[in-house]
Formats: sequence, structure tokens, C-alpha cells
Amino acid sequence: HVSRPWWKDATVYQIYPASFNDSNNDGIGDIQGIIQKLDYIQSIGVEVIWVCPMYASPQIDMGYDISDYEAVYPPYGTVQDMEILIKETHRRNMKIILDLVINHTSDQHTWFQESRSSKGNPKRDWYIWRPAKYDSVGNRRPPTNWRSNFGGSVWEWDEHTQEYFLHLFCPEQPDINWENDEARQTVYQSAMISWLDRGVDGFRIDTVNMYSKPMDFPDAPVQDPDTPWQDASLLYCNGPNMDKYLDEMNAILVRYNAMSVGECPATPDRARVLGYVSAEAAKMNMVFQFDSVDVGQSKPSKYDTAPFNYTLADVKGAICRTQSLLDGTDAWTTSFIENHDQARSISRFGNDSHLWRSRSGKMLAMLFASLSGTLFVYQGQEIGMINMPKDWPIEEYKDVDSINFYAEAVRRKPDDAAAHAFAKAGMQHLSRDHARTPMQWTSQFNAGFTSKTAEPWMRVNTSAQEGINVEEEHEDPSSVLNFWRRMLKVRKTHAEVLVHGKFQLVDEDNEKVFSFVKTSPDGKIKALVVCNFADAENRVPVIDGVDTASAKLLLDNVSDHLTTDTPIESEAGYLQPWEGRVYLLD
Ligand code: TEU
Ligand code: CA
Repeated sequence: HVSRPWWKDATVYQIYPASFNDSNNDGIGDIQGIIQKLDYIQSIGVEVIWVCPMYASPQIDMGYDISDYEAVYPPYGTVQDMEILIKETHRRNMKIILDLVINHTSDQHTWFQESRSSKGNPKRDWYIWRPAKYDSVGNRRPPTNWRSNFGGSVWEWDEHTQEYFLHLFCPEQPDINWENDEARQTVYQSAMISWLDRGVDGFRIDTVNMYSKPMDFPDAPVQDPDTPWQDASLLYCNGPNMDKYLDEMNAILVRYNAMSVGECPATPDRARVLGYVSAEAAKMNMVFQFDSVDVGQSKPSKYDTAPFNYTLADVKGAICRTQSLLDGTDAWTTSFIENHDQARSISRFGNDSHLWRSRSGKMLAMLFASLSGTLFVYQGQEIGMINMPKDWPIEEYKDVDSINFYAEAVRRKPDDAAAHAFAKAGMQHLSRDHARTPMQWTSQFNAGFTSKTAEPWMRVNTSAQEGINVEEEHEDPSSVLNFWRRMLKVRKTHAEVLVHGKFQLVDEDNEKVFSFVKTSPDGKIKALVVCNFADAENRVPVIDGVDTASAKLLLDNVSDHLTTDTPIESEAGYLQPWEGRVYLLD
């Protein structure tokens, strides 16, 4: 398959710069810190790194608020450091992609500073400005009832020019007006071309389906009568000019042979997703759909939830939907369950108690590394990091989304302690902070992320002292880390079926065991994966036309054998708690 593009078989490792590795002990991760760990990253078996925003930014949303696309946030380093990182990545025959955040800029970007300076400024139209509405008693109202992703209205009043501007995220993240040709071309030049010229191999494209808004700005249907601000994502995602903008961007990407993976929330329509990711449509190489990471989240607030309030059928359905993008199409997909916006997968979908955290982490690794599409692993996932301890106070939550959510819960019911506790429980389960605690390198104080005497920008998870760290796991053949290494070898060796195969759910109604068959594109190779999502034993499912007793067991997460090519005896009849197996069928 010489004609396959490199990014299909690749596994991508996502790095969150602030929390990865601090090289100068100021408590904040940095680019030199990433460079120091490239050999480690390569040892996991991945070929690509994705670096989350390291651009100049006031850090209201951890760098997703960019004030200069062509500069680096000084605590992370310099443009020269980035050039070294690019060179050092390439020297190892690896690739590097950056985060492309161009739905909005920071309000500190000079473009917005100019835009807000006067109604007549040449850049006024680079952002989305609208006059106020007035209600029947003459009160000023924003143009729509849309709710911002971080709470409150998407419209911010500007006293100076007496208009509202649009921000789908924080008020400090004004949305660029993509209808303006000059703004668009300048964005492409500054955010894309300047870095492609420096040698980056592509982009993870932030909120890619939000660029084109319905410019008549209709109100969203009322879903939450307790607030004036309603979820409008189905209105502002996938707007009328999306294809035009993506064609323009893709023309640039193709010139550089660069890879693209777009973040694609609020898109339930399979045909719309295919319009982005089919080879023929040529918009992006692949997208992140939200089906799997949304499992167990509530509407309208993701936090109105309790742990494990989903069924295994929900997980199966989510995975089926993203895997089925390949069925009878020329499209491509992704496999992932963690990123910097999600709580840790072991705490959500496995069991993070001492007894089962390692085993369930390995089972989740097996599951997601057996799916078709490009595989993404988030820093710390490879060592089985878990959510922040429940006894940590609310002050340890640093994310703007968490802080706004909790403040809103308190504002709505100031004297209701139970309501506050419920809000905190939601955060303990789902907050983005869980993914952002520092990477755990050792069992020492501060986990080797920064020096023992420095103060890390976020508190280090105490699980570093409970065996969840790179140093100890590297030495332990039965660790989550070494399981990931073995599993990624299995994925590579059997790429035809695991990376490129057709996904078929089997034993669908089983409420405890998730089983699926993969078939290589030529139909010749078949694999079976079984995963026991339970603290108890469960039967190995009996599947039509499959004889597990004579099948070759490629890997399981219980016997922790070191070689992947020696077939091992399968346990007769039963799966242990959180046991997973990959079989090769003949
Ligand atoms: O996320 C966009 C997004 O759609 C969400 O998953 C978002 O994190 C969620 O609504 C918050 O509850 C992207 C980035 O991944 C995220 O980190 C940024 O905050 C956001 O865009 C704005 O740039
Ligand atoms: Ca540092």
C-alpha cells in the first residue's frame, strides 16, 4: 500500500505544553522540556506529536486565546526553541503538528485592538459587531439568546463603540468574521503559512466547523428555561460557507503535503461529517467527532451528571458511529478517548480504584488501539493517569470552564450547599482540569515535572506516589506504559486489520462485554476484540462463526506476557474483571 498517506497509519501523541515537562523549574512546562522528552515519546511507539497552543497569549483559555500567531508564549520559550523542536522531531523521523486556533483570537490581538478602536477602523469588519436590540421596556438586549461555551451570553457589550461583539467562548476570545476576505487571507498567512514555512507537518484545527455563522443570527430554541442563554451549537456549527473556507485552507495544506485533523463538535449528521472527511470532498484528512467523549455527559450542562450514568450500549453506539464512517466510503476517521478537554478515561469508563486502575487502563488502551482510523493518545494516558483526588478543594480547579460553571451554580442558588456539592461532584467527574495536572515522570515530590522546591502551576496528582509515573512503569513489565508499547506494536504489525479494517459490532446486546470483529479491506484477515467492562468475571461471548478456542490470542491485559508473537493459552470460558483480549481469527 505504497499509495497510502503517512498520517493514516500514524499514532499521534498530544502534548499540553504547560503540564508536560518544566526544563527551567519555574513551575510551567516549556518547549525545551518537550525536546528533552522526545526519545521517551518515541519509545511509546508513536510517530507524530501534536503540540497544543504554545503561541503568545494572555492565557485566559490556556493559549486558545492567541494574541500573536507568529510569536511564542515567553514562559514556553521562543520561536527559535520551536525551530529546534521541529528539527529534533524530524531528526527522529517523527512529525509535528500544531494547534490551529482561528475561529477566534485573543482580545489582546492587535487585529481586535484595531477593530474595537472605532466603527470606521479598517479592521472593524474583521470581527462580528452588531447593534443592540431593545425590549418592550427599553432595556438593551444582545442580538441573540445564544449561550457561550463557557457560560453567559456570546455577546459582549463594547461601551466605547456602543455595539456588541460575538464570542462563542470567553469574552476575551472574540470570533473572527470569516465573511471578510482580507481577514481570512491574513489569518491563513499568519497562522498557517508562517508555521508551514518553518517545517510543521500539519494542524489539529480547533473548532473547525464554527467559522461560518448564520449571519442573520436567529435565536436558538429554548432548552433551559432557567436562563436567558441557550445552547446554539446546532446553529453556529456547520454554517453555509464552511465548504468554501475549508477548500481555501486545504489548497494551502496540499501545497505543503500537510496533515489536517479538525475538531468537529455538534455534528450528528453522518452525511455532513462525510462531506468534511471523504477523500473526494478534500476538505480535511479527518475529524474528531464527539460521540465517545460525550458519553455520560448531560444537556444543557455537561456537568449535571453522576459518574457512570451511562450504559455500555452508549459506548458501543458512539464507537459504531465514528467507525462506520469508513463503511463503503473513501473517508478516514480517528480513534481517541482523551484530550486536554476531557477528564481521564480510566476514571470515566474504567475503574480508577487501586485494584482495577491499571487493568482497566490497559483494556481501554487495547480497545482504542484496535479501532480503525488515526489513533490519538493524550499525554499521561499512556501511563494510566486518573482524575484529581476527590478530596481536593474547589480552588485546585483552574480551568475557565470549571470556574465559570461553579460560580454560576453558586450564583443561581447562593445558600444551597447541596446544589454546590452537586456542582462539585460534576466537576470531579468531568472537568477539563483532570487532563491538565502535570505529567507524572517520577514518584518524587512534584513527580519530576518540575523541581521539588518549585511550585507547579497546577498541583500534581498524588497518584504519582501510587505507582502512576513513567520511571516506575518503565521498569515494570506489567505496567500500563509497557502495555501501550506492546499494543502499539500489535497495531503496527496487524495494521491491515486493526488500522484499516472494517468494524463490526458483535454480541451487541451484551451489557458487560464489548466485542467487535475487524476485517481487513481485502477480506482475508479478521481480528476479534473482547473487553469486559465490569468489576466481575463475565463469559467470553459466543460469536457465530468464531472459534475463540482455536483463534490466536495476540494480546491480553491479564497475563502480561512480553512477546506479541507467541500465541498463549486462552482462559477457558471466562474473562476476568476488566480483561481485554485481541484475537487473530483464521
Ligand atoms: O474546544 C472546543 C469545544 O467545542 C469544546 O469541547 C469545549 O472544550 C467545551 O465546550 C468546553 O466545555 C476547543 C479546545 O479544544 C478547547 O480547549 C478550547 O477551550 C476551545 O476550543 C476554544 O478555543
Ligand atoms: Ca518552565
